[in-house]
Order: sequence, then C-alpha cells, then structure tokens
Amino acid sequence: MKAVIFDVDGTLVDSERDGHRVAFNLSFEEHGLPYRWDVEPYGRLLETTGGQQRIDRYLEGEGMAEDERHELVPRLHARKNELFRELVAGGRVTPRPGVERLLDELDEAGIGLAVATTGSRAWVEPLLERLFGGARFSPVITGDDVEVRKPDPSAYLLALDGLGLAAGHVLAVEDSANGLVAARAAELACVVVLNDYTADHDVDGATLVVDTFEQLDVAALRSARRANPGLVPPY
Ligand code: XBP
Ligand code: MG
Repeated sequence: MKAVIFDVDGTLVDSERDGHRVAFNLSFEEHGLPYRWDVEPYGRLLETTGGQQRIDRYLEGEGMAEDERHELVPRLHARKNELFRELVAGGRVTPRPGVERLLDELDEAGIGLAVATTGSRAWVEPLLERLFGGARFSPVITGDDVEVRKPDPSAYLLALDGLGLAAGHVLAVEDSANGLVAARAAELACVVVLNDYTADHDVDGATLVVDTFEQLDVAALRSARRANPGLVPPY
C-alpha cells in the first residue's frame, strides 16, 4: 500500500450535522428564506452530493421556478461556504476521534495521504490546513475539480492520477454509500467508517466496515487494501 485517499465530509471530520447543515440554515435565514434543515431530514438530503446541487434539488421540490433557482442557488451556496469556514475557524468542526493518530501512523510508515472530496475548494483547503496542518495531503481533489461528483469516480481517478499510482496500490477511506460507489468505480479497495448519518447505508463492496477510526491501524488498512476484489498480482 503506497497511499490512502481520504474523503473529508463525514470521514476525516464530523462536518455535516453541526457544520454544513448549520451553515446552510444560516444562509437561508440571511437571505430571508423560510427553509430550515433539521438534523434528521438532513440525512436524506445528503443523498444529493454537492451543496449547490442539494439546495437546488430541495428548492425545486419546494416548487421554486428554475430561473429563480438559477439566480439564487449559487449565492446561497457561496454564502453557506463562507459561514462554514467561519464555523471551522471557530472550532465547531473537529477531526473524527482517532483520525489524527492514524494519519501520524501512515506518515511514519511512509504511506502517502491524499484527499478526494465532493466539497468545495473554498472551504476544503482552509479546513485541512487548520485541522491537519498544511500540505499534509497531496493531491487534494475537490468538487470544483470534477465535472461530476461522487458517486461518479472522477475525483478518485484524478487523485490516482495526481499520486501517479495504480488503484491496486491505494486504499480509499469513506463514510457513505455514495463515496464507496465512487471509490469502487475507480477500482479502489475501500474502508468505510460509518457515522450517525450513514449507519444504515448499503456498504456491500467495502473491504472493511467499522464504526470508528479507533478500530483502525496501518495493519488493518494494509489488509483491507489487499482484500480488493479487483486486485491482480503482483500487488
Ligand atoms: C460531501 C458533500 C458535500 C458537503 C457540503 O460528500 O456531498 O456537498 O455536504 O459541501 P462526500 P459543499 O463526503 O461524499 O465528499 O457545499 O462544498 O458541496
Ligand atoms: Mg463523506
């Protein structure tokens, strides 16, 4: 195993319930809109990856006309991202327990660290910098770098390209079914670390499923990588 590609939202960080969701609601409020996303229904909204796409689909469901959405959604989303950055700067978003220790162990083992996320570069870079130290992950592929977001494999394929590695030498770490499908479509072995929003996701196809990073060490990741059903010798 030469590198591990991490998802960000729900994986490296607990960012959805008390981060993005709160920022979406603040943005709605600032724009004088009546919409509020509560904790439980937000789990279903997460099935749409990409914050802008999530708002758009929701407002479409609320009956807002396309021309109005076209004008409003990018503004709502840009402001959400600013507000989310403020939440990160204020310490409201934290690494999942065990993540920092695992990253240190991977560093010590000489294994590369990369990121493939659906989130926007506007907040991804400052978040990684603040919580994990600058330039720790390379490459960092965000939703802005791809035409199609997860479950499409584009972000993972770009990350593999940046690493200069074949999928067989790399492991993906995800939290959700959409992320797992994206990783598998890029022929990566994938570990899923479930969270409250993804506990009931269909994670068939993961080579290891756990509830917390505290259950993971380098040896467990190596063996999950070797279990890649698509693996062909000499990996
Ligand atoms: C994360 C997402 C993102 C975030 C919000 O999915 O779908 O849309 O919820 O970030 P994954 P943006 O963890 O699979 O990458 O508003 O920047 O999209
Ligand atoms: Mg995720």
